[in-house]
Amino acid sequence: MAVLGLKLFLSTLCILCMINLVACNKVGKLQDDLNKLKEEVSALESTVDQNGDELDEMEEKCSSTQKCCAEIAELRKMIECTITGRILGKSCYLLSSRSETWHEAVNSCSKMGARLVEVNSKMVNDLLTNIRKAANVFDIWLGGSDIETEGIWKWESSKQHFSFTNWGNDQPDNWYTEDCLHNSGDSGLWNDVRCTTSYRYICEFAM
Ligand SMILES: [Ca+2]
Ligand SMILES: [Ca+2]
Repeated sequence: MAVLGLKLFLSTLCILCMINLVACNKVGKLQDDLNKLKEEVSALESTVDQNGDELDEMEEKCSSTQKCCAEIAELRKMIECTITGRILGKSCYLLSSRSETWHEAVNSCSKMGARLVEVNSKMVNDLLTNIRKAANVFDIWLGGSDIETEGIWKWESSKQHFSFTNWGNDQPDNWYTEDCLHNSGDSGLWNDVRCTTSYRYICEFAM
């Protein structure tokens, strides 16, 4: 009886050992799988970091190229002004080829590295009038407005108040809300008109 009990005990012990061995093997395999996964995650993280660095580098190059392209475009316009525009003092004046609203004209000149023209003397106003008339254009935008405060006229780029004016009779009259300045007619008289009107314009480049 005692022998039978001992055999039973040993058999049970053996089965438990085998179960334990199988479990140990499974744990070992899981540990291996986990280590492999960790290695793969680490490799992926490294790839993401590398790609991130490459993206940063590409973004930097792109930004630098765009800046360079913008500078070349500005330079090209400046050269165009010196060839086809008119130079007076330290400014070069270039008549636009198309008509735009006053705000569009301000932006277009700015994109060229210039400003919508500012007029501080009769000499400049006469020059602009001549440029306009030579191109058979009746109206051109100038870079002044009283958008900010009604009746207070300032140049858009320099923010300076007018030191010279050439207003036509009874102008500016703010007729139905006119806030933007243009030069027109044989004498290059000034008038205020609605800013949404489309006129050609003159960009002023600093030389
Ligand atoms: Ca006004
Ligand atoms: Ca008016």
